Amino acid sequence: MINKYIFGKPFETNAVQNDIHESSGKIGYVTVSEDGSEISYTLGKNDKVYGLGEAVRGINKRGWIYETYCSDDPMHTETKRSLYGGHPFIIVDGEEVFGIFVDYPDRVTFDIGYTNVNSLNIKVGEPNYKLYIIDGDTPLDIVKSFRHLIGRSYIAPFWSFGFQQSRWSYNTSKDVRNVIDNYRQNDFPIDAVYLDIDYMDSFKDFTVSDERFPDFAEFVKSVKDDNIHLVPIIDAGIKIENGYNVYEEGRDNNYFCKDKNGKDFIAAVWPGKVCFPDFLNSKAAEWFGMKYKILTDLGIDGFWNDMNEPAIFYSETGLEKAFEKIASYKGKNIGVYDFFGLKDTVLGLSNSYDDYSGMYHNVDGEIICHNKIHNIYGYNMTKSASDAFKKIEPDKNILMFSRASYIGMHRYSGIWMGDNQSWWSHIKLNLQMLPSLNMCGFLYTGADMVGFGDNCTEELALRWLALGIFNPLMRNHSALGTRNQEFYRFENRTAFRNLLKLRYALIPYLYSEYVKSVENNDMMFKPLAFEYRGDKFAAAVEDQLMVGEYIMIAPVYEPNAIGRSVYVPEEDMLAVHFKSENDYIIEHYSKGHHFVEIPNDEVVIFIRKGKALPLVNSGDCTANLDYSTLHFIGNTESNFEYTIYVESGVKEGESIVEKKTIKNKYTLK
Ligand code: MIG
Repeated sequence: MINKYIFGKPFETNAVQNDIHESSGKIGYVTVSEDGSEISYTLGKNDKVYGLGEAVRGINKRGWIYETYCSDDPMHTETKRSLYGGHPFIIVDGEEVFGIFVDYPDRVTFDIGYTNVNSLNIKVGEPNYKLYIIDGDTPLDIVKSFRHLIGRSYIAPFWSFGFQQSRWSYNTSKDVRNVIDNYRQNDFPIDAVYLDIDYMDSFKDFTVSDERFPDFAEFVKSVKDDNIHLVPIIDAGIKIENGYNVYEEGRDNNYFCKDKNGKDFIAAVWPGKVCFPDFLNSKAAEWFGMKYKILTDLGIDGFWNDMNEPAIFYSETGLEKAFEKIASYKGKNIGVYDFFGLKDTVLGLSNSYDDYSGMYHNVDGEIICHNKIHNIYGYNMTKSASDAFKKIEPDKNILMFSRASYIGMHRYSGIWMGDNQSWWSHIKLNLQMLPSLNMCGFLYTGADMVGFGDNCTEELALRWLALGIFNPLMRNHSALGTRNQEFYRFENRTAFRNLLKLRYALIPYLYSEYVKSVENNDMMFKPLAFEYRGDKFAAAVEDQLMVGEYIMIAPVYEPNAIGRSVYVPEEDMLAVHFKSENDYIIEHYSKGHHFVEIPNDEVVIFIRKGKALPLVNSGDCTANLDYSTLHFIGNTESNFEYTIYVESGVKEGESIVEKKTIKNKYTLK
């Protein structure tokens, strides 16, 4: 049961797809201030709070203050309030169980026991929003109702469940070839290689450098013959350059965001000075979406949309003001506070609220300031591409994921978790964000495996990979200047090969559980708290996950570990210690806390009682997985069936997925 309340004049975000009528009754559970700007609730001592999608900290969000505000921030430390996505949905799980969705496209602050330990206090930027209060017996019921409300999640193409290698940047077609050859020669399965900003000509969207990627169409085809998809990046900002047709068309048709004087809003990002397409203007969005055709015509069938919060290094006006301020210090005897003021002036140039306040959209005739709709900018960029793909390439399901997002964008694409670091704590953050994102409909997601910023080690890479093989978006990506971390760079290649192959052996299960979760508005990754209701130990587990209906994972995320403590939440779970897809030993565990030894070249999967895990013989890419080799590792005495979901074609840009029930074809251990 969902109740909807409207405050003021909300801006239509299109988060909701299956909308309901406004309730006339009194608002349940929470207290809302008279003007609507504050929503509050008193938390019981043991109440837990879930949700918020892409955010730092644990699965239980209690004990911190968060803001839904799309932010380009590459330091995902525990004291941050927001990351790239704005996902204002939470669930209170305690004496009362209910969900709150604040459908508002700018900043919403969720103080979840931060100011006062037992107070939940939500502040909405302006009291113009829709409030949905969702009833249900359990958090999972609430998630399902919410997901029904916001519509079906995107189903990524089957090939994108394979392993993908990225780096900022592979600069030339030779570099890309070299990566592919190394993976293939080492017998490491792989399906995609990424092109970061340096494939472009001077960072101009929808161009390809002739010098570094000559005969691009031919190159795309030649790697496709090797079963490799190339996935280029698209940035939000369009370089200002006379003669660059994308810029000229945008300028001439007034498709760019404006400043307060009605001139094109100018900021600087990678290409230097840029304009930002006004994705909230339907004509501009349609125009931009069709630009992807330039690349799909060259054979490209996957994209990642970056810098679409939008990220701004500096704006012209911001820079002018900063120079004035800096000049005012010149010749003065600068005190300590002046000095810090000077420093902050420079640091504050990027992604500043002032800049966003000086940026305007033309929402089909109505002029709206950016800081009223900030969180749906990246959403609309991504939707513009998705809408276009259905027209340009109806026979293909094109991979796409975005950095910025808002609730509702999950219908059009996936997201990745942005610029994390090669830190041990970020393995755990990867794990904790998966269920939170699933609550908000984002199922095709994953973190930059092995870490984006900073230098990784072989041990970290192996441990991260042991979690990474379960991420639907399984991508190794790293930043400019960091240590190379393609898996063939490390010493123990056998271990990396085995873990990569194990991923491919698991693809039938992962893809099936993924599609099932889409169809049932379910979560592919569940906290134990959602599955084992009433078990206080399960409720407190923050570092294990249920993956689909059959298995549990408990990855190691600390250095120099010989294993870890695992809470086994039910009787007789089977722990399968995989050294490789066909070299494993099995242990039986009873319900309770156990220390499980897990060397760093091993993955342990816990299979639930009465279930069996389907595996296929791995191949070098998803196209070469032979489903006739399907077999099971079972934790059941009786006959067993599993419904496998198989992508059998594409219609109107979406995968056609068929179900096949496999019976009795398992090896009982
Ligand atoms: O300012 O394109 O999150 O994945 O490698 C950095 C370069 C811009 C940020 C993305 C990251 C990408 C990087 N980009």
